[in-house]
Amino acid sequence: MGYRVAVVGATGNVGREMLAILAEREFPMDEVAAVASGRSTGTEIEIGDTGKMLKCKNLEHFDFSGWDIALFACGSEATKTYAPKAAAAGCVVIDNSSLYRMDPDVPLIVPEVNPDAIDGYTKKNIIANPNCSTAQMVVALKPLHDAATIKRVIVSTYQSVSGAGKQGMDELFEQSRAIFVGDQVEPRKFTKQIAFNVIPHIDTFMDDGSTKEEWKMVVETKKILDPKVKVTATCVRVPVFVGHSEAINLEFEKEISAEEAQDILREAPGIMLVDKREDGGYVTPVESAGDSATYISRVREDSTVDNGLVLWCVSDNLRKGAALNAVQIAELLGRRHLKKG
Ligand code: 11C
Repeated sequence: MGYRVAVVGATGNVGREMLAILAEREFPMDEVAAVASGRSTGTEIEIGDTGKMLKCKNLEHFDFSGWDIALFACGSEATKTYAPKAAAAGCVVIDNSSLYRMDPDVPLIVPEVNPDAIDGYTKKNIIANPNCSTAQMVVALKPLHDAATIKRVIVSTYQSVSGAGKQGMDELFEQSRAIFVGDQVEPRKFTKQIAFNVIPHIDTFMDDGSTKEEWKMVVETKKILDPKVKVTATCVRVPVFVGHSEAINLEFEKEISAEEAQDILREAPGIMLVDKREDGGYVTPVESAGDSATYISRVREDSTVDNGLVLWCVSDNLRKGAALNAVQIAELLGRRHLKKG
């Protein structure tokens, strides 16, 4: 016997990827529903590239009773209205928006890092999925933290336009084409030209001058990994379609060499170490797209601090950063609590 699973926001970048990953990982399902806003009702979407089509159901009228799990990828506004309804109907919500992440009654889960925290989901019947740039970073940090205790993290991100949804991807494509043919470039989704440029601004500005994306990396890392770890982040949008990259400087309590860190990362769950100190011996976002791993390259010692390391971390933001992590949470929930399939 399998689960009845609803994917809410099924027509978006992340929703489509959720359907694809459920199929790819053979998640035990008796039934799957594609749910979206009213304007997509009746739209047919394919489950990954299986050839199987689903007709979108209207979120406004969808009855969640009898459904075991709902993977939400529809943004904070719709989540605010519909996630509590689904949860009250007995369906466990795994939410990709930022709405519940810092709610003390909602576990924020990366299965490779804090699987035990999932047991707290019964308070609200909701589990939160972290921000994409946080998810890949904590996968990389966890085994190193266990080995030598991280004191401080300085991270600079290079985030792809797919993090800003289909509109972000369309804008990069259209601006690149416009520049080639000599047309005028008008920013719409982004605040400045994104083609052939980088923008040091993701999400809204906070009072202290940081952005919400940077704040999320700080508070989410503390909640998932360890509240004692200090984090400072600079988040930058780059003209890449899929795959977020991060340059991460780490300061540890205990001594750890680059070689020890490489050995630890080579064995760590969810990680693929590609670290040859030669031309091309590292991973770039284009190579990470469509893949499940969090790739680590360029591990080296940072001699400007005691016990310092630097590394390069790349992952597909739509997969480990969103849809894959959500499906892994569903698998963990199934194994530990729901026990069907
Ligand atoms: C971006 N990380 O790249 C964002 C997208 O809080 O889930 C995901 C925002 C979030 O723009």
